Amino acid sequence: MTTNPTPEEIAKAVAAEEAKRVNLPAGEAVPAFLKVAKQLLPELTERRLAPVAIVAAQPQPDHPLRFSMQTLFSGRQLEQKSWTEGDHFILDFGGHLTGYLSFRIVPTGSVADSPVRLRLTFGEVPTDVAESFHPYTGWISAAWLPDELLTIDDLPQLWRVARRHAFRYVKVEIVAASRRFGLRFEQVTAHAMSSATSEPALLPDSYPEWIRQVDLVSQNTLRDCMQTCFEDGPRRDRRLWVGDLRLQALANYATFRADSLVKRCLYLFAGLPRSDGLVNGCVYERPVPTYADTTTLDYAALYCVTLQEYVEASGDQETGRDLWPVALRQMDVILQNVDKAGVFIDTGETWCFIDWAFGLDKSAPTHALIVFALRRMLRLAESIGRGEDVQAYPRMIELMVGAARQHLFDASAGLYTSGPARQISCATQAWMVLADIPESPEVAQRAIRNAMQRNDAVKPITPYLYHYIVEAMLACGMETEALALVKSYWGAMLDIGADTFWEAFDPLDPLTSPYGDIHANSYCHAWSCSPTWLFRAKGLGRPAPV
Ligand code: RAM
Repeated sequence: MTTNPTPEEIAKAVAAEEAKRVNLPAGEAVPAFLKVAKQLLPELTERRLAPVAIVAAQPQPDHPLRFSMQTLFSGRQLEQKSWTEGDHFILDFGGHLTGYLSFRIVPTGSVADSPVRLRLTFGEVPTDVAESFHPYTGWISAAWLPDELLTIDDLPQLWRVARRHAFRYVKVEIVAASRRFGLRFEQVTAHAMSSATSEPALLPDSYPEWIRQVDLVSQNTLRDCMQTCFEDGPRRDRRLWVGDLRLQALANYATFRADSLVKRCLYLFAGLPRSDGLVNGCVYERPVPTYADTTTLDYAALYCVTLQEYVEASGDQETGRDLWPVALRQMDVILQNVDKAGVFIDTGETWCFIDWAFGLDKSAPTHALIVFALRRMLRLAESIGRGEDVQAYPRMIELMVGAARQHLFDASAGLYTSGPARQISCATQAWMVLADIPESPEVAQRAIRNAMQRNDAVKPITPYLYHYIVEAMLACGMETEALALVKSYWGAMLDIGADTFWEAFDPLDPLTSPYGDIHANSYCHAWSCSPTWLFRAKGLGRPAPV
């Protein structure tokens, strides 16, 4: 019989494997920025969790996620049960985590005269384990779907699932095993991994309970995305994206303070630019740091914003100076898309993301986002003493602000428009306001209110863009509406039972997916973690002193 590794040995093996995976090529060829990123590789800490319950999914047609979970028996009772071919059960770990699963599988009644074949399905939400993933209708690969077929020999065995998953639930199906013996599952353990070095803390109880819970779930979301970089979603992409990073970094300054992880991410982007110097929209860490083939103009502009905010939050001016040429290069390349009249032209050559909303015209929001980034570049230049490099920026800002007011504003409707069809969207108003383009707070407030109310305005479908609407509301004095929006949006996810906030959520159509199938969605997604920053750093919802 093989000697089974102890949980300690498993944990050590997990850590060793993680460390090996970030494996930069050695020598002169390694760009200096990647060397800095490598030195900042964080250690992951582990929490070990036992299942709290064995649950069953109950169909609930009027529930936004179609199912709810009912407890069958406690996690501790699992070791008293024996299972045979055809059986299945669902483990509930009581909350979302990113990590590994291990268990000891023991034959009962007789020796094991065959291997055991199991199907494990890892679920972030009940739908993942309550219904089949097939037929799959998504346009991104079905290889992302979180299920595994395992064949285990030589029972009893302590087994660790090699692939990292993001989950709260695990459905265990005994697909095949000889009927001469039964199966018992012992020491079932989830090894939750994160580079956050502390656990989320609750806001004081003087805050309304819903705010405390939204804040906590935001932090759980951030914690589970904090691995060796700020991942966008531990279930699926597992990549570092600039747009997600900005919001994670902000949330981090208000909570875990893993500032060196932000720095590592800034250096990873800096070390993996496109040939013209534009940072990639996302990069891969493994098997070696590599850029993806995705560049987005708005994310490149947000790189500059993220650097400015990092320097401001951490006081690390040295990094600001080191990465300053990278930031300058972003603006140089981006401004090539601004015409003589000061209007940003979306040629379609490089992707503008802004949001996944179907049919969204990106030109006006990107125009405004560039102005927002130019203003932040001025702030960064001032803080690191590089004012001479940005002498042309005030004139460019003036030109682009004037162009937006003249060409993109529909004065009779009180709204900014985007593209030749003069599309009205929430995205455009939010970014115009954040870029301080409206002449007055009244114009700004009216634009946001109008777009939120009008049926023909393109609405966001991701927490990412909802964040920018809230941030814009706060920028123009709409605190009450900002808080109401956080409550009706993130609060609605909480009411549905979210342990972590989702990649996509449309309150009017909760089962919507940017990818054509909700099983491809990620339910712990970086860009949805920002409410903790809104509450803690921006003072949103802070109770009045008594
Ligand atoms: C999705 C990811 C990621 C986001 C990009 C633009 O693929 O969810 O978080 O930044 O879109």
